[in-house]
Amino acid sequence: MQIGIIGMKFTGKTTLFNAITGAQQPTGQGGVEAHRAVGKIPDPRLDVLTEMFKPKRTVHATVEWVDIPGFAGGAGPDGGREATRFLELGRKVDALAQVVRCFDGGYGEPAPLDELESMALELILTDLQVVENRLEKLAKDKARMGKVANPLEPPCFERLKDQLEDNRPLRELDLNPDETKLVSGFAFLTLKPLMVILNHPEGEEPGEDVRQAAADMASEVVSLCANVEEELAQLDPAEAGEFLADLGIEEPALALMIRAAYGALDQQSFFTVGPDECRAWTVGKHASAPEAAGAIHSDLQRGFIRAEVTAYDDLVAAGSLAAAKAANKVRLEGKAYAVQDGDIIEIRFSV
Ligand SMILES: Nc1nc2c(ncn2[C@@H]2O[C@H](COP(=O)(O)OP(=O)(O)OP(=O)(O)O)[C@@H](O)[C@H]2O)c(=O)[nH]1
Ligand SMILES: [Mg+2]
Repeated sequence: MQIGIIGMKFTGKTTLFNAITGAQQPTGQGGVEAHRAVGKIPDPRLDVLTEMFKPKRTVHATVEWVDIPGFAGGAGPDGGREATRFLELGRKVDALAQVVRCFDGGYGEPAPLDELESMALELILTDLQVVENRLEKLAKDKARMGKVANPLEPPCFERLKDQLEDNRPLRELDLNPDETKLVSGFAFLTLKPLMVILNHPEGEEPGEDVRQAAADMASEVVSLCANVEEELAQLDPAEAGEFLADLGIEEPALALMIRAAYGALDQQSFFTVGPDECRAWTVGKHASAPEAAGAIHSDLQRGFIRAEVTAYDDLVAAGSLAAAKAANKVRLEGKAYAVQDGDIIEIRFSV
């Protein structure tokens, strides 16, 4: 699973990337290289389970983050659109997180509404270029061979073109299964889940107009102060806990943001527990019990017999797995079971 961080220049993307992943990339440099690193999905439930089972190790679920260089918008120095070059990197990720500058920071009066609008336009123009190239290729095929390989394709791409020319993202289109299949190989940017991160000055929340504009275009909107989050991420857990307690906050905004991104990707976590390891695993929202087994190891999926499942809240209420079992809260589930977020699962298998 990969999430690409995009945004205009100097919006705090690298600052945020460092806070999420613990990387130490230089900030304020206007670099043109992308950075990649893996970050943990913070999950307070895993802390509770660790407390309960005292395992030798605790393993979080992870996501890979790609810090994509920012651009100024409009035509670049080479006359081409700089955005297209950088956004090319966004094609390979599963979701996009756009950082919007709501702080001054010496970069001038923030213009978050303009930034939201420009980025939406850049994403649309980048996709439109791909659609137009494809339509040209199809027209050439038709001229040369008298037909196209798949007659469904030209009307489908005309439909994409109309949508983009209307200034609307492709994710708003209701694509039928044929169309979904036709477009799947093109990695369209405006089909990907989009999250907006409003990077605001410390102690100053973004205005309602900005929130509304962000909510209109994104599946998730989060506001945070990237500088504070980066400082917080560098503290050891005890210090960070104290710092948050002083502010009356339970969890850093960064943790909420990471989980929101995970949710935007339609992912959820289940847990395995025991004296050796407590671990969070990632599966899709509608995964079956054998698919969850497969996330752990392909052998467990192949030889799946059944899953012993305890809801997280039931386990916490019971206080231990043995007590949960005694209270009939440990269920036996078969192949058709749809995994729920927070399930504690033990797979029975035979290979
Ligand atoms: N005041 C303030 N400054 C910030 C905040 N976040 C980042 N900055 C500063 O803004 C500058 C740019 O931050 P970067 O993280 O490098 O921004 P970027 O989006 O990665 O920039 P490019 O990669 O060049 O597009 C740095 O000097 C940061 O210290 C913030 O929340 N508040
Ligand atoms: Mg940067």
